[in-house]
Amino acid sequence: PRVLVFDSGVGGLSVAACIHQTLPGAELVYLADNAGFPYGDKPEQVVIERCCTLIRQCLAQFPCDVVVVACNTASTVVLPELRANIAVPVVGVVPAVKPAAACSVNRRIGLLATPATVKRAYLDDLIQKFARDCEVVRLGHPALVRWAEELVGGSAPDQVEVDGAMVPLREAGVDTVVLGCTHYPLLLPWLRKALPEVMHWVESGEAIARRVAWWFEQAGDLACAQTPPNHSGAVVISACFSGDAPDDVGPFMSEMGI
Ligand code: DGN
Repeated sequence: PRVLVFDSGVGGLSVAACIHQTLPGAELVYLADNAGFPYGDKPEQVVIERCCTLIRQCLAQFPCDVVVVACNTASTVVLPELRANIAVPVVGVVPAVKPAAACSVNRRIGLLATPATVKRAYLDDLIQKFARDCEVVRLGHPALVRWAEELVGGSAPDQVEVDGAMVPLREAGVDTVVLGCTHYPLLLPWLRKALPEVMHWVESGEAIARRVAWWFEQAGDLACAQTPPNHSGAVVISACFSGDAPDDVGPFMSEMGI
């Protein structure tokens, strides 16, 4: 069993790590659109075309059983077109507003995402549906994805800059933060320091992994849920990059347990 995990950059690795934990026997193919990074400032149509083309090309080379669009920015616009054009199930990711509303005590939630995701009507619907009684402070900071990419490249973010970026959430006194971009779990140690009073950090990786497992269950393919015999625990990742591949992704992947 094989899963294609796609993002504009390294953020989807946070999702790949969750899928690997849940389905240690599944092979992961990681596709990053480095040449198109970042998606947060691109028009919707550009994102749709890039994602559909790249994913189809990648599937032609590496046939997969499930495709995971491990990017909130892309998932908000690309899923209908992608599902209409490829034959395998597609799992997308949306900001985890519903679980955040379930755990916030003071009913003040911070929503961290890319500048594009925070503006999508999609998000208004999610908030309206699941968090109507909460004050949701949206923060679409342009630098966070870059900091996450630099971290994977070996340079840690500057805590003072992260603290500065988080001022709107600190001032709003949120007790729960939704990580509405798959790059952000990589920055969690710095985010926690910037907002020490936050009690819940809600990300989507585990929910996506459960959804992928569900597809394999439907197909009656349960082998990927178990670690195969003589399996080192490491998963084969065929990383396909549309631009220059970051050189140092390998060590970072093993640090994340994939
Ligand atoms: N990781 C992507 C997301 O979850 O929205 C965003 C990356 C980007 O291209 N800005």
